[in-house]
Amino acid sequence: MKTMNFAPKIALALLAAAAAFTMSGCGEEKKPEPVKKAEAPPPPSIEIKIGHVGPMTGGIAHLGKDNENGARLAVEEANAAKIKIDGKDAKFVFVGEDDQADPKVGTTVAQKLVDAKVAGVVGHLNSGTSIPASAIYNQANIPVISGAATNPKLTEQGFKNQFRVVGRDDQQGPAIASYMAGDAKPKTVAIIDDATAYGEGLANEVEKTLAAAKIKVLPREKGTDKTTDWKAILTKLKGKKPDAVFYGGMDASGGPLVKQARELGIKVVFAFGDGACTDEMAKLAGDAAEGLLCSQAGLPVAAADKKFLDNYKKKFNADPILYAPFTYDAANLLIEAMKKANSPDPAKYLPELTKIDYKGATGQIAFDDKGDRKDAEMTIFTMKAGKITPVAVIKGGKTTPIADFIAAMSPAAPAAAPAPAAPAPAAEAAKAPEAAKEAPKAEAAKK
Ligand code: ABU
Repeated sequence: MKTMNFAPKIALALLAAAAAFTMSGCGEEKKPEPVKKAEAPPPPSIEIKIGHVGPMTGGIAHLGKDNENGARLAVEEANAAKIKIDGKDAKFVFVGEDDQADPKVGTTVAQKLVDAKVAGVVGHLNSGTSIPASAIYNQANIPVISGAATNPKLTEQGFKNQFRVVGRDDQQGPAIASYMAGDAKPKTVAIIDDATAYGEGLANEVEKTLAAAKIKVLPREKGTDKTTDWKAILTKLKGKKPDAVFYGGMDASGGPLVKQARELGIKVVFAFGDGACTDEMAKLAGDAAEGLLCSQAGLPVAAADKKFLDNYKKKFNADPILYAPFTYDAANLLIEAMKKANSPDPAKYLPELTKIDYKGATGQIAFDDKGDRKDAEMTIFTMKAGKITPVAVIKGGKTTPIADFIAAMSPAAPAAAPAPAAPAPAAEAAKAPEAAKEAPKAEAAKK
């Protein structure tokens, strides 16, 4: 009799049942895994560092911050615009440094920016830091554009990578000196400077112009960029009875100077260059600042492009003080040159920067063969009701009242204010209709 062995069959059946249970996941039918699509690689990107350097601490930190804000805004707008360079998404990285307005610190942070491999630099603010730092950028062949430094030497060194978007003190000095001479008609002028490359250099230019006009200039008086007690110098000057005083220096020292002069009963006209041509003068000197004359090495802030002014206000909840529109343009010029070269490599984009012709927030910008802005304007201001108020623009040696200048910028538009006679004396400018002060803003609003 054939015996049947059922054990193997039972074992096989149990194994099959277990396998079926496992595959079905507790009785549910398992769907086949969908085939995963390969994820697209991120678009290639390129990181481009843009440096900014100026005084972020110390007495003129407000001006350094103003400059930094301008450059930062340009970089942020460039990132929002999703620019492609060499087929890659360009990610601009802002690298800010503080040079403390100190020449030694200036060279240290310049080297730091070079070591960080920035593709370009906006800065420095002071001529006294810009000039020594320029040799470091030149050695590294990194393009650098100052939006504030006005001492001629900066662009007289033969450095092909050095540019500036404001005018020079050999334009500014004659502009403010001639205006002061026409306004105050002084026979004798006292000149004080702060012993910096900027203050002393500008004072020298003013002195040359006055001397050429046969106006007597008293022996030079000197402070420093940290001086806030001017009483000894002012007491000495009072005895010499000058008809006007020019100070080459910044607002942090210029404000106390004019305040203490009025306290000592010195009533003559005080004139200043761009470093002290800010509303800060009225904050520091109060009513003593009223009627002062000053110059800036470019068009007034209020005449800058409206979109820039609006975006600046939106981002920083403040209006620009002095040269923020110029540092905004400086950063945009670097970026524009990179776009044109399709490369952030300084060796490749520097030739584009050299020949650039760019419409910026401060007007059309092109450079001469030294790296200076072609056709830079100079603006003369007077302090009126605590605000520096433009009265005239000097371009190519020609002085034009501000209202006429604004009207000429846009011939189709009616002039925003009646034109005073050129050159408008400060006293007349102070009496000019309020509309003259508002003219640049009105024009900017049309842009
Ligand atoms: N131009 C005004 C202040 C900056 C400078 O030192 O040149």
